[in-house]
Amino acid sequence: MKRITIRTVVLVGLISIPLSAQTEQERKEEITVQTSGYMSFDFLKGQRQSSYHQGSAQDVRAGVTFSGRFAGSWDYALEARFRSESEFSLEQAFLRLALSEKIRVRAGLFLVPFGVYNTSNRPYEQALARVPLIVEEAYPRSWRDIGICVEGKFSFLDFAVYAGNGLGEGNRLKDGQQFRDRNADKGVGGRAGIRIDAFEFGYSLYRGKVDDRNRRKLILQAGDASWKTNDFQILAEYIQAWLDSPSPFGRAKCQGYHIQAFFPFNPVSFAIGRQELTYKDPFRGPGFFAPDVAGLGIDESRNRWALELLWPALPNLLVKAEYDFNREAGPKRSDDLFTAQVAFKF
Ligand SMILES: [Ca+2]
Repeated sequence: MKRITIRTVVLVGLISIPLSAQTEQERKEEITVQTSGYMSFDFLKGQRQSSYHQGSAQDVRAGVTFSGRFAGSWDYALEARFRSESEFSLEQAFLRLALSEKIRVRAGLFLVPFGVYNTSNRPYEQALARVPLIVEEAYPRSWRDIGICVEGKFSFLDFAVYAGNGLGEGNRLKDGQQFRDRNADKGVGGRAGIRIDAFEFGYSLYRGKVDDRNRRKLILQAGDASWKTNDFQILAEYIQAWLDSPSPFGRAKCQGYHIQAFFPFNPVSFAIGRQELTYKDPFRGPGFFAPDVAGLGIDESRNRWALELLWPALPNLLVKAEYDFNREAGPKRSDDLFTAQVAFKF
């Protein structure tokens, strides 16, 4: 990590300031810049009926973050990210004010504090190389919003509540990311977590209306639990999404869980994960055109066992090899997937 200190130029003109006061003034006006970043890429090879049956090196991801303090109790962060080989976007850009040691307010663009995955989704922050099924479907990948977020940290309680533009409507729930509000309704949500020794339990909620006419309500809920010791880490999360559809179509429901256990062996660590997802939406899916052209609908039930080896080749370089046993309702498909991922951070 590189640390650069920039002092803003303070024009004092001809006014004479005592030396001690000037030093104090300079200290307050000091802007600090810390840079950090990461990159990763995957090699995917799937079974016969997988979309990766030929083998493909892809998913080049890279991000860079500038963060630091810019005045008194204010700090900032700016994170830019290459999402794929051709798409570049802002991940976060916010100003934050510390109201006290325990409460901070952020304004700008930020990762939505929902569940345990969304705010820590960079490749070096996650044990498994692939995104869990329910996380992939229930909300957009790296779900961001523009608005205000209040975060608090007390002895055993963490919380974050926020209000922003909210999610929009697409073929699937994961297509709901928007950066300009399409309606008057504002999305609100947050997560509260309690920590007791090595255990943590959290509950997350989001609600907002997705359509231009403020009629279709989306409610997302998640419960998470983790147990971390020096010998293992277990993490589990259940997520549920309900989205209104116009009459006579029934409400869309998407629910599922992911649970994973991580064992930090030397030199190669091991992770195992189990994931289940059911997704039913009689109104949207392929062919849906907002607001009122119905699609073919969605009716899916999928599950996965994931086995993975992780090798920290260098202190800041992680190599992962994951094998996913993918199963779904209906005729059997051969679409197990092998993923090798190299993740680097600086
Ligand atoms: Ca809205």
